[in-house]
Amino acid sequence: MLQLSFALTRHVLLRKKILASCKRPAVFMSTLLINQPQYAWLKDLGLKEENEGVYNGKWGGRGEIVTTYCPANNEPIARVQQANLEDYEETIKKAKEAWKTWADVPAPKRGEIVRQIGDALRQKIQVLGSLVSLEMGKILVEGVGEVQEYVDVCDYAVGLSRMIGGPVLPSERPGHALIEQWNPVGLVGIITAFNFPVAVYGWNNAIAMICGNACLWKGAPTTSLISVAVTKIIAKVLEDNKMPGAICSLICGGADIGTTMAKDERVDLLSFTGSTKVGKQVALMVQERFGRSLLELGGNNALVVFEDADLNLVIPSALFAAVGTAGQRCTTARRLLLHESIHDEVVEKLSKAYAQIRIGDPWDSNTLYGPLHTKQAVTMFLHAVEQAKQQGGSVVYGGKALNRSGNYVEPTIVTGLPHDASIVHTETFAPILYVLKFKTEEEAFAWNNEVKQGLSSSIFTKDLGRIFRWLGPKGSDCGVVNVNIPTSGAEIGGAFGGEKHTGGGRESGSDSWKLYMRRSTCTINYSKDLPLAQGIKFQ
Ligand code: UN1
Repeated sequence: MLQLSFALTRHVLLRKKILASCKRPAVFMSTLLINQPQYAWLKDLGLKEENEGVYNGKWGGRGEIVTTYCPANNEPIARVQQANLEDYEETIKKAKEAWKTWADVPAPKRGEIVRQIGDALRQKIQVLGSLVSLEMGKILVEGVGEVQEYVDVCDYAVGLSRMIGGPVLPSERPGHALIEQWNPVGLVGIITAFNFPVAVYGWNNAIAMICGNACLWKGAPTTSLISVAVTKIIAKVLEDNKMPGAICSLICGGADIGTTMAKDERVDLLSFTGSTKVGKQVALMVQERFGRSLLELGGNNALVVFEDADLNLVIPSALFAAVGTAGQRCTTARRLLLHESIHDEVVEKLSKAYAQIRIGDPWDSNTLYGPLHTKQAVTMFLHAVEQAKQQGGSVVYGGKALNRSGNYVEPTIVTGLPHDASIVHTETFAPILYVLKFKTEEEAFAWNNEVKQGLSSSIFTKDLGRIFRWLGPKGSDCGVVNVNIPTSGAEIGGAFGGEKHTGGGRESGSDSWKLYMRRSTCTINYSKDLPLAQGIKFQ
């Protein structure tokens, strides 16, 4: 009864709110967004009120039903039925079986199918980008941008499908050939995070596929609709090519499914993107069975600005890196190290730039800054700001939650903290930038490296010697080392990932493909003699 009256009160209040907003039609709030006329485009992605969250050539799902919410207003979008452990068992068996077919397809032909997946994504880029914006909460250009990353990595993988391979090495024995052969690992488990619900799967999926692997994807439960929509696009391409759909299986689920994947010997490589805390548990579970993992964990990325820097580059770079995606990229700049001679000027200019940020609905093309993904993220943000104050920081911009519906907080700048304050060394997945004042290059490089994480880093300078010191052995210890550009927004052509507590994995471009394959060193004797290596005579 109490529940019912609460629901009715909420209903009346929300109805009033909607009627007050001329943008939205007067519908009951209990109605899922998918049933409202302005969200009819969700159906172009094959989504319904209730969706099946398991795909293994057939759609299904017998687990919990999860509703996903729009972070900009916390209204329910639609529902996805997740996997239970029986679904998992059935799906992994089908994926293993599908692999047998896929592994026999020549790599350039696999590339051709990946090319078709890229094309299918291209055709849906706007609508899929809009779903990212609606369900994850990032602004539309960034939502479309991450679908573009998937498209780009498909193109990249198509080329790669004709290039992967190993060398023929000189054998020390006459009549012998020494060859490196690369084979797929088999089944690649891919666990992705809410913040890049399309691109991170794309980097893994396109490369894993051309290498000859089957994939088993578990996205974040809060972005389940995106996982379903992406899988529908891929499934159609596989089915049109008469390939088993289970080559790209989907298993929507929570921690129980993730843990099962980590412990399962049938998962030959587990690619995990998420927090350092969970990543460590995953790594230990995989290592326990001598499995292979590829970890892309937290960052605590610094922008280091020297006295000779071009401030016309620094201000927009810091703005994009710290405020883009509302501070929810693992490459987000969390620390801004300023030379003491320019500290005050940069803080002033940056605060002015922050004041220009257009906050609004993420799907509105005028908006530059949207909500955090969840209510819990708002709580974490407020807690971190409190900690920063307690540890001696001054909030010179922002610091508060916004008084509007949805999970909005003010982009925030904190100055005056010691470089080694515990909050500065903590990755809070929110738009808080800690500004630190340094005196020397040595000090700045040391501060860049003193955090546990090692993902991304940037310096701003015109000094050529300093640039090469930054790239060299005593420079940045991160996986992404930039000069005069932001810490975030890496291109797909390079290997992406970081050192230390970031986990050491590399995804996407360059030779990251090697992680998705196993290498065999093959020696073939084509002579009639049996010379042993190292000149050993054993007679
Ligand atoms: C992530 O935040 O998990 O470099 C990945 C970037 C993006 C990828 C971020 N290309 O910011």
